[in-house]
Amino acid sequence: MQKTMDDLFESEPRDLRLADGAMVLGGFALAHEASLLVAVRDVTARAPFRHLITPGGYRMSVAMTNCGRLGWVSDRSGYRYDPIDPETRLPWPPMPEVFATLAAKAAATVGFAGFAPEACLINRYEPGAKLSLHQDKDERNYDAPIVSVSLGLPATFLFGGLARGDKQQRIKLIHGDVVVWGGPARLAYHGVLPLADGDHPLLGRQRINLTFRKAG
Ligand code: MD3
Ligand code: FE
Repeated sequence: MQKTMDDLFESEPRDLRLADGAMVLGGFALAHEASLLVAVRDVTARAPFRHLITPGGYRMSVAMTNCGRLGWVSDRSGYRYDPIDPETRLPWPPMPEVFATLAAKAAATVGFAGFAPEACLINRYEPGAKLSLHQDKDERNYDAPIVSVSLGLPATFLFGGLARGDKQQRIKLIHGDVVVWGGPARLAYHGVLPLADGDHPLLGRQRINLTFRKAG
């Protein structure tokens, strides 16, 4: 059969199973990119990006803020989920509808029905910013998945195993990709390599990552 223009220009399907419980949904967020970016602007107008200090006293290269009932924060006393933004001393901005809906839809697509995130951490990477290898262990309940949405410049994501020394896969995550991490992958070590410089048509020289969690 003759190929149509659409066939010729359609790119590879980018849905990918990284491991048991870890699914990349390539471009899943693209249909909502405009409303997601408006929502990021609304949240960050009320709870600005800031560079948190690690318990060890280092300034994180990734700038962060939150929305939803709980926000992830770090300071000299440790990591925690806090209902109050320590910068503004106000509750975090509410979770925008488009965030909650997209996260629930992505989770349901890979078999986690009824995912209702309480916390959305918004990470902003500028060229050179990175996230060292870590586990997400500050949540009380590991049954719920974590959903992450990548926007802006591409990043190289490191996905390891349950031990720090386990071999890591490198995965390129691009604008619009959504990843659902659950089940056996929930406690895997992961990180992000230093962001390469670039100029994204919508976001310029940055990458924004949304991470949706059930904290309690
Ligand atoms: C794999 N953020 O904020 S989200 C984080 O791109 C964080 O900003 C990264 O890791 C970022 O903690 C990656 C993807 C992610 C989140 C949680 C995971 C991957 C995960 C939990 C287990 C395994
Ligand atoms: Fe993490």
